[in-house]
Amino acid sequence: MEQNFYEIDSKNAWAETLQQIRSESGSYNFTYKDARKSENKNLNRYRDVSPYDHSRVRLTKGGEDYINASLVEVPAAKRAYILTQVKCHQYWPLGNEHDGEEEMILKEVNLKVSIHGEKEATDYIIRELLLTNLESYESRTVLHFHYTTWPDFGVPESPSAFLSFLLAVRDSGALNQNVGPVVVHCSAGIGRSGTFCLVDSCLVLIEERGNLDAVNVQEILLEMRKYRMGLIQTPDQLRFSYLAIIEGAKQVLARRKNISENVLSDHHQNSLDGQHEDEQVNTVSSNEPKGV
Ligand code: PTR
Ligand code: PTR
Ligand code: PTR
Repeated sequence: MEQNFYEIDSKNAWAETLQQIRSESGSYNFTYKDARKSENKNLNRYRDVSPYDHSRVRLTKGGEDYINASLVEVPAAKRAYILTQVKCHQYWPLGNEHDGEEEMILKEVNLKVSIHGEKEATDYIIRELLLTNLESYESRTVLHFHYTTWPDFGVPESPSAFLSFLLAVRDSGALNQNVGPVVVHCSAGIGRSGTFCLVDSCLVLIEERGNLDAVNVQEILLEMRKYRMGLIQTPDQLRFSYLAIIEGAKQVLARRKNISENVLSDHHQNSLDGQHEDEQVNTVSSNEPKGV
């Protein structure tokens, strides 16, 4: 994979490579009829970014079932993400610290969102929100990871800045299989959101297979584009994805090596009482669905 990166980079062929991906995915021919219906027109931020019918997310609360959102699945990595365009209105309360309210009521769907905590890092903010259904009084915690320094059609400042965000999301358990698919959104839900999911999925596969060369980034991107159009919008976002995957792979592979060395030495120490220590490999997760 690193070889593939250097080949493209030495020829500065990122634009051609992305163009090739565009033309290959341009032949998919999936329909997006529901997005074009006149009653849904105003629900699309951009005329040219529509969710395919086969993978669109259907709402079950409120009057409409339409939202410009797609379920993007990467079965090989056991990952699923909901990608959507939600730059939109402020949908969480700002809290006292920011001279705002502690809670807000979403009347149309009868839900309350309250803010319970906030932690700020250099490039992102993590918030803990409590979502309450005002009909049933059921509630759930939603973790909100907000990357604050990534402009439309741009890339994060560095792969390591992005990777520390990705690791924070991963460590929370929000991407694990036992919780509902994470919601990932930006302005159109394709450029930046696509970059996030591509890097994450490739890193899962690299970690699992133990080898940087075990993934073909372009093939995975083409597979993901079967669920939502336009993922990765600029040559630089494609280049950045490769860089983040290469740097992230070094971290995950080193972690994997440490874990297996620890397992081996613990196993050796514990061999008399027959205990296995491979539980260490799991990350902590909770049962709550969470959002990015
Ligand atoms: N062509 C876009 C549109 O009119 O939908 C331009 C645009 C993009 C306008 C984003 C507003 C946008 O969102 P916000 O007001 O949240 O920045
Ligand atoms: N037609 C819009 C445009 O080109 O401005 C669509 C668009 C907007 C596409 C933003 C991608 C965008 O970036 P992101 O998906 O990262 O919000
Ligand atoms: N900003 C884009 C445009 O207006 O052309 C929006 C867009 C959406 C572009 C999808 C391309 C898309 O698909 P692809 O990346 O496969 O060409």
